[in-house]
Amino acid sequence: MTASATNDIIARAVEVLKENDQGAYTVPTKGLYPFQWNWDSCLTALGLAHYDEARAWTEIETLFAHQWPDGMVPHIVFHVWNDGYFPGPEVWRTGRPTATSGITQPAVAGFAVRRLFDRARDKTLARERASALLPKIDAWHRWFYETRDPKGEGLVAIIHPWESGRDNSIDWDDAFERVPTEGVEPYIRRDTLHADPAHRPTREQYDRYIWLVQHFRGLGWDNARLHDASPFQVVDPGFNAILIRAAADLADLAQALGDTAIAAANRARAEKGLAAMERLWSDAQGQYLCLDRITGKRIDSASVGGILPAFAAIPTARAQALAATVERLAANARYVVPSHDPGDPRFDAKRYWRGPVWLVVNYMISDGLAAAGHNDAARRITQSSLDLIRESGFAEYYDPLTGEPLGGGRFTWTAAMVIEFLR
Ligand code: 9WN
Repeated sequence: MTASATNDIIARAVEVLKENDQGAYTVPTKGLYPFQWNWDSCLTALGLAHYDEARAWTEIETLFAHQWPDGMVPHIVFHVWNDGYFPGPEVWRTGRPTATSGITQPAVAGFAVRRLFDRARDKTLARERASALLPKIDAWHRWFYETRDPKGEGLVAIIHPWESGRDNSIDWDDAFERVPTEGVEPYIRRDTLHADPAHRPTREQYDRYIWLVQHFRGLGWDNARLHDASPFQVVDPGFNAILIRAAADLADLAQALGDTAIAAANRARAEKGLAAMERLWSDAQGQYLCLDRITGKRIDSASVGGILPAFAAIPTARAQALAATVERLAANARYVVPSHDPGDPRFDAKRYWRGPVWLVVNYMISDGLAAAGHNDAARRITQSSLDLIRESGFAEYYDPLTGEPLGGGRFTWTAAMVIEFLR
């Protein structure tokens, strides 16, 4: 790409970020998602930092200002009233001073803060802002292992598909059968007013999403009870790998800031997690698989959640196999990395997390593969991502076979990732 083409794409990406900027936080896209989302914000901060470092720190600080007393960082903060999204605060009823949801999302904050810190042009600002965030992120990590790994196995479970960030992945289909739909209060979806219903989760899946929310609400959002009381407890390799990477990064950051206790605690979490991840490896699939904690069985579903562990410091042979899996997928899909293997009959090229390509996931996988020395596979992912942007704009996700833009448009974290890919 020529320098002027690069500059033009970056300028267009910055426009998207500015358009969705609400001052102290950024919405994922106008209309479809009018609030602050957890992992969107942390990854968006990386894009913001290219033109305004102070604003980038603020993005993450705003999220952490709504951390729960027990350490959890909610997946949505409902800063303002808006009836364009379902389920809103009146469904969650978490009783927080500013309304939030009651579940969490992938823990990318530790990674994002370390990256902001390492790259900072303004080192004084970075020290000050990172030092204040450090204990808060550490408290979130502690919360994860205390409440979502009650037996101390080294791996945490999600208790709602929304926590994974990969809402309707094929990974959850079987475990989701255990979630009833009786007693779900009547509701009207809003997502299907903003995006094509064929690209979104089904009605039945929504019933189950809402049943879980009502169930947890009935337990007073008490995290000491929710894990064991949930009929849905899944150990997602991608989710765990993000947490492991974040813990390792937070350990390095703590070391640099002179906090040896936080450094040691997070180093230990990352090491234990990495060792436990081996239980999720599948030689047959050449990737990691989810584990259903209720049945104790692995879930035979080749989703991108099992490739995402490239983001953590997994053993060399595993990284090598994941790079080969990406190359294999590239032979079956025009754009990588599809959120599900196109060779699986359940693959659906346009339906959300059941096939489409997402640039945030691409960013994390390529970052990890490059760090492990798999530059060809990493470059292939970056190239696909940039081709998609050039051909289809800043979409929420893309059809891996045709490149068609899907879901919401003018999407914040997609724009942020493009700036990252081009920097
Ligand atoms: C539920 C905001 C979020 C992302 C998730 C993505 C989607 C929400 C929804 O949008 O989920 O959290 O209502 O569909 O799946 O990863 O954080 O962009």
